[in-house]
Amino acid sequence: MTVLSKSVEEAKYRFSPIPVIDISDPESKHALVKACEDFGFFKVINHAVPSELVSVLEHEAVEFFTLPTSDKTQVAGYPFGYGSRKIGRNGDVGWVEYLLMNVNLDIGSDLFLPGHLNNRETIRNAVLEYTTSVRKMTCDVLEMITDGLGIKPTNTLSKLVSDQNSDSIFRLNHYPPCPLINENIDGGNNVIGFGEHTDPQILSVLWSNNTSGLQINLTNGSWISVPSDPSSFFFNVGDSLQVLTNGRFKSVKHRVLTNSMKSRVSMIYFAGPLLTQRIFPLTCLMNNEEESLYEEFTWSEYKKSAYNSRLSDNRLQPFERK
Ligand code: GA4
Repeated sequence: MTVLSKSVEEAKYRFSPIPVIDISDPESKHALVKACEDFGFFKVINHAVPSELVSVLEHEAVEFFTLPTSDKTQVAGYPFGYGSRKIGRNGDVGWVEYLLMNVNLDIGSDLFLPGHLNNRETIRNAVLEYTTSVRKMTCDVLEMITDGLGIKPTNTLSKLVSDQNSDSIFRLNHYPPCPLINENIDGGNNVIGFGEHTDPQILSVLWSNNTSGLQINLTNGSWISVPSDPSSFFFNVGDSLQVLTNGRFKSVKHRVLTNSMKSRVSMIYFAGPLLTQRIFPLTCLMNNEEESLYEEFTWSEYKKSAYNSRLSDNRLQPFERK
């Protein structure tokens, strides 16, 4: 990056309220907790994920999305595999194509990509190396958060996503440039790439190329754009972490708008727990008088209910205590 473009990048963030967290500094633990409380969203800098892992996987993703549609649809499937326009199976659509994969560690390297994509050694290895490194960063961030919350032991949260059977999903998204203006938002000219939603998991970790489009919803209800930054990662608090903290951390509503000129490529690692994991507010985080806002559920129960919902639904509502 040139000195000029670096200072343009820095300027974008000087005027943005989005918290930027330096995870190489252990003292950032307090800023991390505050970001989870105030935004449910933050950008991470000075991470240890090698940039080659990102660029190799970005290259593989672009190669994949450039294949003829007939090749891509050979790996179409539900819930994992290639998809285009349709998101989930309850009627949601977006200006996006994607590849969804299960990246549980116990699955074995032969099975985690759908169908004949398993034969594509290069993409398989790129996904495996990338998700291994991002999973490690996610655990480090969860340990810093635990420390910042003053909970012991330090692995209280990270152990939920580090188990080899924990439910990890990986998503490659491609938002082609969209010349159509068919769905205006706030009087603007933007088309929905991926509609507003919260993520069901514990934490989600997003990387994108230099095309912006991601927006997050603030607690006052307004939407703000997240300036793209391919040298950093963006973290979302998911519904499960909101429950574990009894609502102290906010599961952030977010969406993606398309760009009329440039393609956007993003990669998201969704860190979920074991299917059998019981999810309820951690007692060590509640005051004496504090009552749980949620009924206890297992991750598998939550997933089942989430997969029957529409994208913009409040998926936690059925689990709120009356
Ligand atoms: C949102 C977060 C992840 O992208 C995802 C999505 C999943 C899908 O695309 O199949 C869901 C959505 C996400 C939540 C509600 C349901 C399921 C689409 C949808 C309408 C992979 C996930 O885990 O939940």
